[in-house]
Amino acid sequence: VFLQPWFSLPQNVAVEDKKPAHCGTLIQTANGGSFSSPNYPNTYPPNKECVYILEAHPRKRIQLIFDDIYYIEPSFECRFDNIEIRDGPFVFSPLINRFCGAKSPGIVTSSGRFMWIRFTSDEELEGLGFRVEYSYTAGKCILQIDLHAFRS
Ligand SMILES: [Ca+2]
Repeated sequence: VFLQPWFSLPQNVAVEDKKPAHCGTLIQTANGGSFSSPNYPNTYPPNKECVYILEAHPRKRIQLIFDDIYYIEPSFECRFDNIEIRDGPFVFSPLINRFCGAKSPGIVTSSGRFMWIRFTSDEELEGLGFRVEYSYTAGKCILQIDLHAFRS
C-alpha cells in the first residue's frame, strides 16, 4: 500500500478561513425576548456589523424597548456607530430612525410584522452599546373597526 501524504493533506488543511465573527440573527419566536450589542454591558468591539430581523405573527406589530443603560459613539447624523431600525424585513425598507449617542431611544414600534435592525461600529471609539427587549402587540384593525361602524 502506498501512503500518499499529499492525498490526505487537504483534510488537515481544509479548515476554512474564519471570517470575522458575525453577529445578529433572524428572530421568529412567538413570544418576546431580548438581544444586545456584543459584550453588553461592556464595550462593544470595533468594526462590527450585526443585523437582527424580527418577524411577528400576522396582524402583530413589534415593539422595542431600549434599556436606559445605553451608549453608542455619538456623531453627526450617527454616521459612525449607530443602530438603524427599518419598518420592514429588508435593508431597503422604510427607515424608522438611526440612533447613537448617550440617550436611550426608549420605545420604537413597527407598523407591520417585520423589523430590520442593524448595529454598526467603525474602527475607533466604542461604547457599551444597547440592549433591547422586543414584544409583539396587536396590529391596527382598521378594517374591523370600519365594518363595525358600517353595521351600527
Ligand atoms: Ca466607533
